[in-house]
Amino acid sequence: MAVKHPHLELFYMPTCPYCQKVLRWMKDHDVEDVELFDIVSEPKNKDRLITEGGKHQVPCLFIDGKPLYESDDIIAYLASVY
Ligand SMILES: N[C@@H](CCC(=O)N[C@@H](CS)C(=O)NCC(=O)O)C(=O)O
Repeated sequence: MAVKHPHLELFYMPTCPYCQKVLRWMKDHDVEDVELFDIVSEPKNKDRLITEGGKHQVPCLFIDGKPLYESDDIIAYLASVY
């Protein structure tokens, strides 16, 4: 039976150094199947982050809709699955 991978969505701000750290890690590890949501260019992304994540902080990785904040925790999670 095929393994179902979690749906991953990263909410970020282009100028945020913590976001850049996560994005750099993803680039270095050829992680391409994470959907990216810029909360600056798209206000509806920011609304969704606050509504579903619970706070206005980036980076935030939604794992099958469940929010994970903190860049180090996000990288540790990604490192465990990639
Ligand atoms: N410890 C956090 C720090 C994240 C952080 O401070 N992000 C800033 C942007 S660089 C933020 O979202 N601040 C809240 C705000 O802008 O309202 C991490 O490593 O992810």
